[in-house]
Amino acid sequence: MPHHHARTQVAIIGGGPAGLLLSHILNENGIDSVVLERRTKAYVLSRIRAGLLEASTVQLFRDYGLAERMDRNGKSKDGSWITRQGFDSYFIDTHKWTGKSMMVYGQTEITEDLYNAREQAGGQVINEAEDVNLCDVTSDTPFVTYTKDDKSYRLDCDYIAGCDGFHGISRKTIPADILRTYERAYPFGWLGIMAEVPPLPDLIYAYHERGFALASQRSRLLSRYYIQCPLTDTVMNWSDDRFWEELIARFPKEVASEIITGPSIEKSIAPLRSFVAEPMQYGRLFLAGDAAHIVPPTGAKGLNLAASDVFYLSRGLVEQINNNRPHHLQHYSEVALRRVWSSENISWRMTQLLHVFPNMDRFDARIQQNNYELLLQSEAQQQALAEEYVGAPFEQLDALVPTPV
Ligand code: RFL
Ligand code: PHB
Repeated sequence: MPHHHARTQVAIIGGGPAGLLLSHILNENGIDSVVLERRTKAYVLSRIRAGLLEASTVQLFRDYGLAERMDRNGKSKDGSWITRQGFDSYFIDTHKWTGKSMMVYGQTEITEDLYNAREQAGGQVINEAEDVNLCDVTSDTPFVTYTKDDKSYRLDCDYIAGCDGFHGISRKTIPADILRTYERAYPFGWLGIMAEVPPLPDLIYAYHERGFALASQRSRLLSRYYIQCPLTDTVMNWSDDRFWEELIARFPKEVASEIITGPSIEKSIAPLRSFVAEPMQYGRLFLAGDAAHIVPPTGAKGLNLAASDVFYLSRGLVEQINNNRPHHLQHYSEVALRRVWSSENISWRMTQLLHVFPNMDRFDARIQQNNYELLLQSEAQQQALAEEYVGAPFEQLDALVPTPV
Protein backbone atom coordinates (compact mmCIF):
# COMPACT_ATOMS: atom_id res chain seq x y z
CA MET A 1 0.00 0.00 0.00
CA PRO A 2 1.44 3.45 -0.83
CA HIS A 3 2.48 5.46 2.19
CA HIS A 4 2.21 9.17 2.84
CA HIS A 5 5.79 9.91 3.72
CA ALA A 6 7.12 12.27 6.41
CA ARG A 7 10.28 12.75 8.42
CA THR A 8 11.14 13.86 11.95
CA GLN A 9 14.13 13.56 14.27
CA VAL A 10 12.36 11.72 17.10
CA ALA A 11 9.19 9.67 16.65
CA ILE A 12 7.35 9.49 19.96
CA ILE A 13 4.85 6.68 20.46
CA GLY A 14 2.12 7.61 22.99
CA GLY A 15 0.72 11.01 23.92
CA GLY A 16 0.36 10.54 27.68
CA PRO A 17 2.43 12.61 30.11
CA ALA A 18 5.74 10.92 29.16
CA GLY A 19 5.36 11.40 25.40
CA LEU A 20 4.06 14.96 25.57
CA LEU A 21 6.69 16.07 28.08
CA LEU A 22 9.48 14.57 25.98
CA SER A 23 8.18 16.28 22.87
CA HIS A 24 8.02 19.62 24.71
CA ILE A 25 11.56 19.39 26.12
CA LEU A 26 13.01 18.33 22.76
CA ASN A 27 11.30 21.28 21.10
CA GLU A 28 12.74 23.67 23.69
CA ASN A 29 16.13 22.37 22.58
CA GLY A 30 15.45 22.81 18.89
CA ILE A 31 14.73 19.15 18.16
CA ASP A 32 11.79 18.14 16.02
CA SER A 33 9.45 15.32 17.05
CA VAL A 34 6.07 13.84 16.16
CA VAL A 35 3.81 12.26 18.80
CA LEU A 36 1.62 9.35 17.64
CA GLU A 37 -1.30 8.75 20.04
CA ARG A 38 -3.81 5.96 19.56
CA ARG A 39 -6.70 7.70 21.37
CA THR A 40 -8.52 10.99 20.87
CA LYS A 41 -7.33 14.02 22.78
CA ALA A 42 -10.65 14.10 24.69
CA TYR A 43 -10.13 10.51 25.81
CA VAL A 44 -6.57 11.14 26.99
CA LEU A 45 -7.72 14.21 28.92
CA SER A 46 -10.58 12.37 30.60
CA ARG A 47 -8.35 9.77 32.28
CA ILE A 48 -8.16 10.40 36.02
CA ARG A 49 -4.96 9.11 37.52
CA ALA A 50 -2.09 10.54 39.52
CA GLY A 51 -2.27 13.46 41.89
CA LEU A 52 0.97 13.85 43.80
CA LEU A 53 4.19 15.23 42.35
CA GLU A 54 7.68 14.82 43.73
CA ALA A 55 9.92 17.84 44.24
CA SER A 56 12.06 16.93 41.20
CA THR A 57 9.01 16.63 38.95
CA VAL A 58 7.77 20.04 40.07
CA GLN A 59 11.21 21.53 39.39
CA LEU A 60 11.38 19.94 35.93
CA PHE A 61 8.02 21.49 35.02
CA ARG A 62 9.19 24.88 36.29
CA ASP A 63 12.48 24.64 34.40
CA TYR A 64 10.61 24.06 31.14
CA GLY A 65 7.99 26.78 31.55
CA LEU A 66 5.17 24.33 32.24
CA ALA A 67 4.35 25.33 35.81
CA GLU A 68 2.23 28.46 35.52
CA ARG A 69 -1.13 26.81 36.25
CA MET A 70 0.45 24.26 38.59
CA ASP A 71 1.95 27.03 40.73
CA ARG A 72 -1.39 28.85 40.72
CA ASN A 73 -3.75 25.94 41.40
CA GLY A 74 -1.58 23.16 42.82
CA LYS A 75 -1.22 22.71 46.55
CA SER A 76 2.20 22.39 48.13
CA LYS A 77 2.47 19.63 50.78
CA ASP A 78 5.15 19.15 53.41
CA GLY A 79 4.32 15.47 53.76
CA SER A 80 1.51 12.95 54.26
CA TRP A 81 -0.04 11.14 57.24
CA ILE A 82 -0.19 7.42 57.95
CA THR A 83 -2.77 6.09 60.40
CA ARG A 84 -3.03 2.62 61.88
CA GLN A 85 -5.82 1.36 64.05
CA GLY A 86 -4.75 1.20 67.68
CA PHE A 87 -1.54 3.21 67.16
CA ASP A 88 -0.46 6.83 67.03
CA SER A 89 -0.71 8.47 63.62
CA TYR A 90 2.52 9.28 61.86
CA PHE A 91 3.40 12.23 59.62
CA ILE A 92 5.92 11.55 56.81
CA ASP A 93 7.56 14.93 57.25
CA THR A 94 9.33 15.51 53.94
CA HIS A 95 10.00 19.13 54.76
CA LYS A 96 11.65 18.40 58.10
CA TRP A 97 13.85 15.57 56.82
CA THR A 98 14.67 16.71 53.29
CA GLY A 99 13.81 20.42 53.16
CA LYS A 100 11.59 19.59 50.19
CA SER A 101 7.87 19.56 49.64
CA MET A 102 5.57 17.85 47.18
CA MET A 103 2.70 19.18 45.10
CA VAL A 104 -0.89 18.05 44.73
CA TYR A 105 -1.79 18.67 41.10
CA GLY A 106 -3.78 16.29 38.92
CA GLN A 107 -2.37 14.31 36.02
CA THR A 108 -5.46 15.40 34.08
CA GLU A 109 -4.37 19.04 34.46
CA ILE A 110 -0.74 18.21 33.66
CA THR A 111 -1.75 16.46 30.46
CA GLU A 112 -3.91 19.42 29.49
CA ASP A 113 -1.04 21.85 30.20
CA LEU A 114 1.27 19.71 28.07
CA TYR A 115 -1.20 19.52 25.17
CA ASN A 116 -1.60 23.31 25.32
CA ALA A 117 2.15 23.86 25.35
CA ARG A 118 2.59 21.58 22.31
CA GLU A 119 -0.22 23.31 20.46
CA GLN A 120 1.16 26.78 21.20
CA ALA A 121 4.56 25.77 19.84
CA GLY A 122 3.01 24.28 16.71
CA GLY A 123 4.04 20.77 17.75
CA GLN A 124 2.64 17.74 15.97
CA VAL A 125 0.51 15.42 18.06
CA ILE A 126 -1.33 12.97 15.83
CA ASN A 127 -4.34 11.53 17.64
CA GLU A 128 -6.16 8.39 16.55
CA ALA A 129 -3.00 6.96 15.00
CA GLU A 130 -3.80 3.26 14.64
CA ASP A 131 -1.73 0.13 13.93
CA VAL A 132 1.51 1.82 14.90
CA ASN A 133 4.44 -0.38 13.93
CA LEU A 134 8.12 0.21 14.74
CA CYS A 135 10.50 -0.83 11.94
CA ASP A 136 14.26 -1.30 11.59
CA VAL A 137 14.89 -0.06 15.13
CA THR A 138 18.38 -1.58 15.25
CA SER A 139 19.43 0.17 12.03
CA ASP A 140 20.54 3.82 11.64
CA THR A 141 17.37 4.54 9.68
CA PRO A 142 14.41 3.43 11.79
CA PHE A 143 10.86 4.32 10.79
CA VAL A 144 7.32 4.03 12.04
CA THR A 145 4.22 3.12 10.07
CA TYR A 146 0.64 3.82 11.13
CA THR A 147 -2.82 4.36 9.76
CA LYS A 148 -5.23 7.21 10.31
CA ASP A 149 -8.65 7.64 8.71
CA ASP A 150 -7.90 4.52 6.64
CA LYS A 151 -4.81 6.09 5.08
CA SER A 152 -1.39 4.62 5.73
CA TYR A 153 1.61 6.68 6.73
CA ARG A 154 5.34 6.21 7.08
CA LEU A 155 7.38 8.40 9.43
CA ASP A 156 11.16 8.24 9.00
CA CYS A 157 13.20 9.25 12.03
CA ASP A 158 16.57 9.08 13.78
CA TYR A 159 15.27 7.82 17.14
CA ILE A 160 12.06 6.32 18.52
CA ALA A 161 10.77 6.98 22.03
CA GLY A 162 8.35 4.32 23.32
CA CYS A 163 6.07 6.28 25.67
CA ASP A 164 2.95 4.21 25.04
CA GLY A 165 2.21 2.95 28.54
CA PHE A 166 2.00 -0.56 29.93
CA HIS A 167 -0.25 -1.91 27.15
CA GLY A 168 1.62 -0.23 24.30
CA ILE A 169 3.48 -1.87 21.43
CA SER A 170 6.96 -0.38 21.92
CA ARG A 171 8.11 -2.76 24.63
CA LYS A 172 6.76 -5.70 22.61
CA THR A 173 9.05 -4.69 19.72
CA ILE A 174 12.06 -5.73 21.82
CA PRO A 175 12.82 -9.44 21.26
CA ALA A 176 11.95 -11.71 24.18
CA ASP A 177 15.51 -13.03 24.48
CA ILE A 178 16.79 -9.50 25.09
CA LEU A 179 14.11 -8.16 27.40
CA ARG A 180 14.19 -9.24 31.04
CA THR A 181 11.01 -8.63 33.00
CA TYR A 182 10.32 -8.60 36.73
CA GLU A 183 6.80 -8.70 38.03
CA ARG A 184 4.67 -8.83 41.16
CA ALA A 185 0.89 -8.85 41.06
CA TYR A 186 -0.93 -8.00 44.30
CA PRO A 187 -4.07 -9.83 45.40
CA PHE A 188 -6.22 -6.67 45.56
CA GLY A 189 -7.05 -3.45 43.73
CA TRP A 190 -7.86 0.16 44.57
CA LEU A 191 -11.38 1.45 44.13
CA GLY A 192 -11.09 5.20 43.59
CA ILE A 193 -13.70 7.93 43.52
CA MET A 194 -13.70 11.61 42.73
CA ALA A 195 -16.30 13.82 44.42
CA GLU A 196 -16.99 17.54 44.34
CA VAL A 197 -16.69 18.03 48.07
CA PRO A 198 -13.97 19.78 50.12
CA PRO A 199 -11.14 17.33 50.91
CA LEU A 200 -9.39 16.73 54.23
CA PRO A 201 -6.53 19.20 54.70
CA ASP A 202 -3.83 16.53 54.29
CA LEU A 203 -3.21 13.28 52.43
CA ILE A 204 -3.81 10.33 54.74
CA TYR A 205 -2.83 6.70 54.11
CA ALA A 206 -4.80 4.44 56.46
CA TYR A 207 -4.10 0.86 57.48
CA HIS A 208 -7.16 -0.89 58.93
CA GLU A 209 -8.06 -4.54 59.42
CA ARG A 210 -10.87 -4.01 56.87
CA GLY A 211 -8.23 -2.89 54.35
CA PHE A 212 -6.26 0.13 53.21
CA ALA A 213 -7.78 3.56 52.50
CA LEU A 214 -6.36 6.82 51.16
CA ALA A 215 -7.68 10.36 51.46
CA SER A 216 -6.35 12.59 48.69
CA GLN A 217 -7.44 15.69 46.85
CA ARG A 218 -7.29 17.61 43.61
CA SER A 219 -8.36 21.08 44.69
CA ARG A 220 -10.19 22.99 47.39
CA LEU A 221 -13.48 21.56 46.19
CA LEU A 222 -12.45 18.23 44.73
CA SER A 223 -11.72 15.13 46.80
CA ARG A 224 -10.08 11.91 45.69
CA TYR A 225 -10.49 8.82 47.89
CA TYR A 226 -9.40 5.20 47.48
CA ILE A 227 -10.13 1.95 49.29
CA GLN A 228 -8.51 -1.45 48.90
CA CYS A 229 -10.94 -3.92 47.33
CA PRO A 230 -10.82 -7.53 46.09
CA LEU A 231 -9.66 -8.01 42.49
CA THR A 232 -12.95 -9.71 41.70
CA ASP A 233 -14.95 -6.62 42.69
CA THR A 234 -16.69 -4.38 40.15
CA VAL A 235 -17.72 -0.74 40.33
CA MET A 236 -21.34 -1.92 40.05
CA ASN A 237 -21.04 -3.42 43.53
CA TRP A 238 -20.19 -0.06 45.00
CA SER A 239 -22.95 2.48 45.40
CA ASP A 240 -21.75 5.85 46.67
CA ASP A 241 -23.35 5.13 50.04
CA ARG A 242 -21.52 1.83 50.39
CA PHE A 243 -18.23 3.45 49.40
CA TRP A 244 -18.48 6.27 51.95
CA GLU A 245 -19.53 3.91 54.70
CA GLU A 246 -16.57 1.63 54.05
CA LEU A 247 -14.13 4.53 53.68
CA ILE A 248 -15.21 6.09 56.95
CA ALA A 249 -14.88 2.77 58.78
CA ARG A 250 -11.20 2.58 57.82
CA PHE A 251 -10.03 5.91 59.27
CA PRO A 252 -9.61 6.74 62.97
CA LYS A 253 -12.78 8.32 64.40
CA GLU A 254 -11.37 11.84 64.67
CA VAL A 255 -10.40 11.75 60.98
CA ALA A 256 -13.54 9.97 59.80
CA SER A 257 -15.76 12.62 61.39
CA GLU A 258 -14.12 15.29 59.21
CA ILE A 259 -14.76 13.54 55.88
CA ILE A 260 -17.35 15.34 53.78
CA THR A 261 -19.30 12.98 51.54
CA GLY A 262 -21.27 13.68 48.36
CA PRO A 263 -22.16 12.19 45.00
CA SER A 264 -19.21 10.73 43.08
CA ILE A 265 -18.36 12.06 39.63
CA GLU A 266 -16.04 9.16 38.77
CA LYS A 267 -15.49 5.68 40.14
CA SER A 268 -13.01 3.06 38.94
CA ILE A 269 -11.01 0.05 40.07
CA ALA A 270 -7.30 -0.36 39.31
CA PRO A 271 -5.38 -3.58 40.00
CA LEU A 272 -2.01 -3.16 41.76
CA ARG A 273 1.12 -4.36 40.05
CA SER A 274 4.90 -3.99 40.16
CA PHE A 275 6.69 -4.50 36.85
CA VAL A 276 10.07 -3.64 35.34
CA ALA A 277 11.42 -4.37 31.85
CA GLU A 278 15.18 -4.17 31.25
CA PRO A 279 16.96 -2.77 29.34
CA MET A 280 15.02 0.36 28.44
CA GLN A 281 16.84 0.60 25.11
CA TYR A 282 16.96 -1.58 22.01
CA GLY A 283 18.93 -0.11 19.11
CA ARG A 284 17.39 3.29 18.42
CA LEU A 285 14.27 2.58 20.47
CA PHE A 286 14.15 4.01 24.01
CA LEU A 287 11.35 3.21 26.46
CA ALA A 288 10.09 5.77 28.99
CA GLY A 289 7.35 5.78 31.65
CA ASP A 290 4.75 3.05 32.10
CA ALA A 291 5.94 1.44 28.83
CA ALA A 292 8.94 0.16 30.80
CA HIS A 293 7.67 -0.11 34.37
CA ILE A 294 4.64 -0.10 36.65
CA VAL A 295 4.48 0.60 40.37
CA PRO A 296 1.54 0.13 42.72
CA PRO A 297 0.13 3.62 43.41
CA THR A 298 0.87 3.45 47.16
CA GLY A 299 4.06 5.50 46.87
CA ALA A 300 2.64 7.91 44.24
CA LYS A 301 5.64 7.20 42.02
CA GLY A 302 4.28 6.28 38.55
CA LEU A 303 3.95 9.70 36.96
CA ASN A 304 7.10 10.89 38.70
CA LEU A 305 9.09 8.04 37.17
CA ALA A 306 7.72 8.98 33.76
CA ALA A 307 9.10 12.49 34.42
CA SER A 308 12.54 11.27 35.52
CA ASP A 309 12.82 8.90 32.53
CA VAL A 310 11.96 11.79 30.23
CA PHE A 311 14.51 14.01 31.96
CA TYR A 312 17.29 11.44 31.36
CA LEU A 313 16.16 10.54 27.86
CA SER A 314 15.78 14.14 26.70
CA ARG A 315 19.23 14.93 28.03
CA GLY A 316 20.66 11.96 26.13
CA LEU A 317 18.94 12.90 22.88
CA VAL A 318 19.86 16.58 23.15
CA GLU A 319 23.52 15.78 23.83
CA GLN A 320 23.62 13.27 20.98
CA ILE A 321 21.72 15.27 18.38
CA ASN A 322 22.90 18.80 19.17
CA ASN A 323 26.43 18.18 20.47
CA ASN A 324 27.32 14.82 18.99
CA ARG A 325 28.05 13.48 22.48
CA PRO A 326 26.69 9.92 22.77
CA HIS A 327 27.61 9.38 26.43
CA HIS A 328 24.29 10.27 28.11
CA LEU A 329 22.18 8.40 25.57
CA GLN A 330 24.35 5.30 25.82
CA HIS A 331 23.85 5.24 29.58
CA TYR A 332 20.16 6.13 29.51
CA SER A 333 18.80 2.71 30.46
CA GLU A 334 21.29 2.15 33.26
CA VAL A 335 20.77 5.58 34.85
CA ALA A 336 16.98 5.59 34.49
CA LEU A 337 16.73 2.07 35.93
CA ARG A 338 18.54 3.02 39.14
CA ARG A 339 15.77 5.47 39.95
CA VAL A 340 13.12 3.04 38.70
CA TRP A 341 14.28 0.35 41.14
CA SER A 342 14.35 2.80 44.06
CA SER A 343 10.75 3.74 43.32
CA GLU A 344 9.78 0.08 42.85
CA ASN A 345 11.30 -0.61 46.24
CA ILE A 346 9.51 2.11 48.22
CA SER A 347 6.21 1.48 46.41
CA TRP A 348 6.45 -2.21 47.26
CA ARG A 349 7.32 -1.53 50.91
CA MET A 350 4.54 1.03 51.37
CA THR A 351 2.12 -1.45 49.78
CA GLN A 352 3.29 -4.15 52.23
CA LEU A 353 3.02 -1.81 55.19
CA LEU A 354 -0.47 -0.49 54.50
CA HIS A 355 -2.61 -3.27 53.00
CA VAL A 356 -4.33 -6.35 54.31
CA PHE A 357 -3.00 -9.30 52.33
CA PRO A 358 -5.60 -12.08 52.12
CA ASN A 359 -2.92 -14.74 52.49
CA MET A 360 -1.19 -13.08 55.43
CA ASP A 361 -0.52 -15.35 58.40
CA ARG A 362 -0.08 -14.26 62.03
CA PHE A 363 3.68 -13.98 61.65
CA ASP A 364 3.35 -11.67 58.62
CA ALA A 365 0.83 -9.56 60.50
CA ARG A 366 3.16 -9.03 63.46
CA ILE A 367 6.08 -8.13 61.18
CA GLN A 368 3.85 -5.59 59.45
CA GLN A 369 2.84 -4.12 62.80
CA ASN A 370 6.46 -4.04 63.94
CA ASN A 371 7.47 -2.17 60.79
CA TYR A 372 4.96 0.52 61.70
CA GLU A 373 6.22 0.62 65.31
CA LEU A 374 9.78 1.02 64.03
CA LEU A 375 8.67 3.98 61.98
CA LEU A 376 7.07 5.61 65.02
CA GLN A 377 10.20 5.09 67.12
CA SER A 378 13.22 5.44 64.88
CA GLU A 379 14.37 8.76 63.48
CA ALA A 380 16.61 6.91 61.02
CA GLN A 381 13.55 5.12 59.60
CA GLN A 382 11.63 8.38 59.48
CA GLN A 383 14.34 10.15 57.56
CA ALA A 384 14.76 7.23 55.15
CA LEU A 385 11.03 7.08 54.39
CA ALA A 386 10.81 10.86 53.93
CA GLU A 387 13.71 10.82 51.46
CA GLU A 388 12.21 8.00 49.45
CA TYR A 389 8.70 9.43 49.50
CA VAL A 390 9.74 12.91 48.37
CA GLY A 391 11.82 11.28 45.61
CA ALA A 392 15.53 11.17 44.77
CA PRO A 393 17.07 14.11 42.90
CA PHE A 394 17.95 13.44 39.26
CA GLU A 395 21.51 12.19 38.84
CA GLN A 396 23.93 14.62 37.29
CA LEU A 397 25.56 12.18 34.98
CA ASP A 398 29.11 13.34 34.66
CA ALA A 399 29.97 11.57 37.90
CA LEU A 400 28.72 8.26 36.50
CA VAL A 401 31.50 7.08 34.27
CA PRO A 402 34.97 7.45 35.78
CA THR A 403 37.35 9.45 33.63
CA PRO A 404 39.99 7.07 32.24
CA VAL A 405 43.38 7.52 33.94
P1 RFL B 1 0.24 6.59 29.97
O1 RFL B 1 -0.34 7.69 30.80
O2 RFL B 1 -0.39 5.25 30.08
O3 RFL B 1 0.24 7.08 28.46
C1 RFL B 1 0.54 6.21 27.40
C2 RFL B 1 -0.16 6.71 26.16
O4 RFL B 1 0.16 5.86 25.08
C3 RFL B 1 -1.02 5.60 24.31
N1 RFL B 1 -0.85 4.33 23.60
C4 RFL B 1 -0.55 4.25 22.28
N2 RFL B 1 -0.35 5.21 21.34
C5 RFL B 1 -0.06 4.79 20.07
N3 RFL B 1 0.02 3.48 19.71
C6 RFL B 1 -0.17 2.49 20.62
N4 RFL B 1 -0.09 1.21 20.28
C7 RFL B 1 -0.47 2.87 21.95
N5 RFL B 1 -0.72 2.17 23.10
C8 RFL B 1 -0.95 3.07 24.07
C9 RFL B 1 -2.12 5.56 25.36
O5 RFL B 1 -3.41 5.82 24.78
C10 RFL B 1 -1.68 6.66 26.32
O6 RFL B 1 -2.22 7.92 25.98
O7 RFL B 1 1.80 6.38 30.29
P2 RFL B 1 2.94 7.48 30.66
O8 RFL B 1 2.88 8.65 29.75
O9 RFL B 1 4.17 6.69 30.81
O10 RFL B 1 2.50 8.04 32.10
C11 RFL B 1 2.49 7.21 33.24
C12 RFL B 1 1.42 7.65 34.24
O11 RFL B 1 0.20 7.80 33.56
C13 RFL B 1 1.24 6.64 35.39
O12 RFL B 1 2.49 6.17 35.83
C14 RFL B 1 0.52 7.27 36.61
O13 RFL B 1 -0.80 7.60 36.28
C15 RFL B 1 0.51 6.30 37.79
N6 RFL B 1 -0.24 6.82 38.96
C16 RFL B 1 0.33 7.73 39.83
N7 RFL B 1 1.56 8.23 39.58
C17 RFL B 1 2.10 9.19 40.41
O14 RFL B 1 3.24 9.62 40.16
N8 RFL B 1 1.41 9.70 41.49
C18 RFL B 1 0.16 9.27 41.80
O15 RFL B 1 -0.44 9.79 42.73
C19 RFL B 1 -0.42 8.22 40.98
N9 RFL B 1 -1.66 7.75 41.22
C20 RFL B 1 -1.54 6.36 39.20
C21 RFL B 1 -2.23 6.85 40.35
C22 RFL B 1 -2.18 5.46 38.33
C23 RFL B 1 -3.47 5.03 38.60
N10 RFL B 1 -4.05 4.13 37.67
C24 RFL B 1 -5.39 4.11 37.28
C25 RFL B 1 -3.21 3.26 36.86
C26 RFL B 1 -3.51 6.42 40.64
C27 RFL B 1 -4.13 5.50 39.79
C28 RFL B 1 -5.51 5.06 40.18
C1 PHB C 1 -3.94 10.52 44.18
O1 PHB C 1 -4.26 11.64 44.62
O2 PHB C 1 -4.51 10.03 43.18
C2 PHB C 1 -2.90 9.74 44.88
C3 PHB C 1 -2.16 10.31 45.90
C4 PHB C 1 -1.18 9.57 46.54
C5 PHB C 1 -0.96 8.26 46.17
C6 PHB C 1 -1.68 7.69 45.13
C7 PHB C 1 -2.66 8.42 44.48
O3 PHB C 1 -0.02 7.53 46.81
